[in-house]
Amino acid sequence: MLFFRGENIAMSEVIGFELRGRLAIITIDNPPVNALGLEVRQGLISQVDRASWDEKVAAIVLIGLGRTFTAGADIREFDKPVQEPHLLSIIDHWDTIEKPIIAAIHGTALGGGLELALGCHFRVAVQAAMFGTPEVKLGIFPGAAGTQRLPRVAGLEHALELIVLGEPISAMKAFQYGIVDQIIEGDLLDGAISFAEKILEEKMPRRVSSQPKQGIGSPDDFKDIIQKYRDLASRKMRGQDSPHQALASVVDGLEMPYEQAVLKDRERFPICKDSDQSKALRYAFFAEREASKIPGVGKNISARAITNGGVIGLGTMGQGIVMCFANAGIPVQVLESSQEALENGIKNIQQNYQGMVDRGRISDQEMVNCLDLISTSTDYSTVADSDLIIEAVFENLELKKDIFSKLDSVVKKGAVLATNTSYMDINQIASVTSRPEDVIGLHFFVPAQVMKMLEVVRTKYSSNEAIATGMGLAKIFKKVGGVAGVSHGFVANRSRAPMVREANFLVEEGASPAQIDKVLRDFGMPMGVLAVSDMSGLDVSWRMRKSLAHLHDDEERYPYLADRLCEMGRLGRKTGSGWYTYGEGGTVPIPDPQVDIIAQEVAIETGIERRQISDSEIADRCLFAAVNEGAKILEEGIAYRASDIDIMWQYGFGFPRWRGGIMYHADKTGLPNVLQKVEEFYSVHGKLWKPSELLKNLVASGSSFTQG
Ligand code: T1G
Ligand code: NAD
Repeated sequence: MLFFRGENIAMSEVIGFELRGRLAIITIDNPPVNALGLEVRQGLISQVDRASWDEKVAAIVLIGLGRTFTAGADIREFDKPVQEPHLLSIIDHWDTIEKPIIAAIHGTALGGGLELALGCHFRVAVQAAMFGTPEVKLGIFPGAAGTQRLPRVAGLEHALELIVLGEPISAMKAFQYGIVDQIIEGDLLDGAISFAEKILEEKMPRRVSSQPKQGIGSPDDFKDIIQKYRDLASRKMRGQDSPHQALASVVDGLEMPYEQAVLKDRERFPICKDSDQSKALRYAFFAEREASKIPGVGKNISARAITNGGVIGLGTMGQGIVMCFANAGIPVQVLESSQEALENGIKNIQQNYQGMVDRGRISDQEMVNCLDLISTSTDYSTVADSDLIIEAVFENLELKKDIFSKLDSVVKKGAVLATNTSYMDINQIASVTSRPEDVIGLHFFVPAQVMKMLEVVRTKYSSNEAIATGMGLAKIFKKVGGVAGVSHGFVANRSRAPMVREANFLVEEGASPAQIDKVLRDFGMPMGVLAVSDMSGLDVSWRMRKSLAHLHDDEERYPYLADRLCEMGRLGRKTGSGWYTYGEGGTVPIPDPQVDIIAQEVAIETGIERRQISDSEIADRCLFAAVNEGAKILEEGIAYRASDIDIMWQYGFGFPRWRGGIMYHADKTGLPNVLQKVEEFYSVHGKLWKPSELLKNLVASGSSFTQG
């Protein structure tokens, strides 16, 4: 590696150099997030070397311009050949620089950003800064010695917490962990300069984070901690390799010297980076950001301010939505049809918060603050001044229309009126108001205060501002927003429904619910599809089938067994049995031989031939039914991008992120293979499997859903 001498300085567009007294101030200026791309790495080497050779410089302060210190390596470079200088070479080189280097951190020091900070000899930060090594979420691990340096700086347990789980921590916590030397109040650069002067005056020795060079302990000494994080990784990121690779890298550093462990990491890293899982996770990273780019809603369209919210209906969903407002610190007015319903709903919310306090997730005071933000009433005039109102009453079109016309007559102009309906036609709901442009769908997933997805439904009337406000609300609620058009079930539920349908049919044909669910869990889904149906209640779809019976096409296969279970009072968990049995108040699905007997009866009555069904047929039918529907959704313009469907599956249904998403998975499988299966099932099972035109066209043109 060639480092620059003082007299031979390459200028850098992205790295600034300024002399202030005896300090060199080196700035990273690579918007939007100061990612450590090639140019930044080259600039860092040349400018820090320049400072190290300049006799006027006694110490170096490294700071990020704009919104952040640095968000780490440039993820877009991962698909290109690696170009020197590698971040690791820079960091290792800084160990040998005699002048103290101080990292001054605001915004985020993530991944390579934190590793860069660890390569500095001291770190100061503003209180709002965040620190972390999110690499495992990209299918990799901290590849610039973070797995070796962080344990030396923060201790093994804290390092494993960051490296294996990938969640960021606050500056305060980083200070407690020894990652940050001082929290700066007021201006960061001024604070960092004072800190640098202090260490020069006190002749404080530089702290080199690769020290001690020998391994830092025997894995046996840390057996329990290592096992704890291995178990946590297996539970929280089931099926994902990267947390285990990250853990293995840290463990290597216990037993071998720094240089050797780092060499081993250099072999391990490209294997992780080039794995299918990492590619899928990187796809998911960008897909999530792409979802916020909405046609017609450019930077010139602002979201309306939401200083107070309203919720109509305090049932299962209303309670969760009210908690979302309260958790975000936004006062919320709740409206119900009776005092009793209000009291019941508030009691559940209180219990929910109390549970969070008991688990140490929030403090007593935070619970009180949240509850104080919630007001209740049965009088519509109380929501007159709300900026955004979300209706979450029973799934009944006439009721919803009635509520929207009442809202229209009392609520101030400019408020956004939203419905949380799962299936109703929001165009019809909007059209009963005098301001259909302000009406949108805000489809939350159950439990609303937990699930990260928010599907924002754009009707044919919705204004761009109303959509921007819905997407803005997703951010305020710390959720991921994605836009859908009006269609039965919009994007998320509509694309998932065929998976449920096929699971139901497969039981009629001879598979057991446990077999089907195991196949899907083994694929990576958090729960089997039939166990989820039992949890939600089988009566929800039963009621819908009955209400839409007049539209049923006799050429389409009908789920008789699902109806039969409901007719027998087997509505799922709440009645103690459904596709499984639960025992009194139980939540664990227990296989029930009775279901097999009922399925045999239904099969005889409806002329279905029962047979042994292979796991691969179960996977193909459940997954490709959803893919085919996803393709129809795209073809009809109900979703803008295949990646939006993927994001909804990840954050709405827990689809394994390391598989990218249902549409990405189809691409990986190869669309010709998918189409072949869809056509085969079409010929056997009929109309419901009619292949999507888009799918056929993509196969014909050799393209894919997600790569264009
Ligand atoms: N590389 C490339 N682009 C990035 C990026 C990155 N690291 N981080 C963000 N962007 C883009 C993003 O796609 C978006 O682009 C824009 O910046 C704003 O991002 C060696 C190998 C920092 C918390 O995983 O978590 O270091 O859509 O919308 O909500 O061991 O971005 O506008 O075109 O998300 O304010 C590890 C990833 C890398 C951090 C800011 N680092 N970034 O959130 O803005 S691997 C990460 C984030 C690594 C080392 C290893 C977030 C953020 P566009 P945004 P935000
Ligand atoms: P729920 O039956 O638990 O609650 C509905 C609430 O609305 C009840 O508390 C009821 O008293 C109240 N209500 C009825 N009429 C009212 C009126 N005129 N004024 C005020 N309040 C009234 O239902 P839920 O599961 O919370 O579903 C609510 C909506 O959310 C439905 O449209 C549903 O499709 C949708 N949704 C449900 C889920 C889910 O999984 N439960 C998920 C996403 C969306």
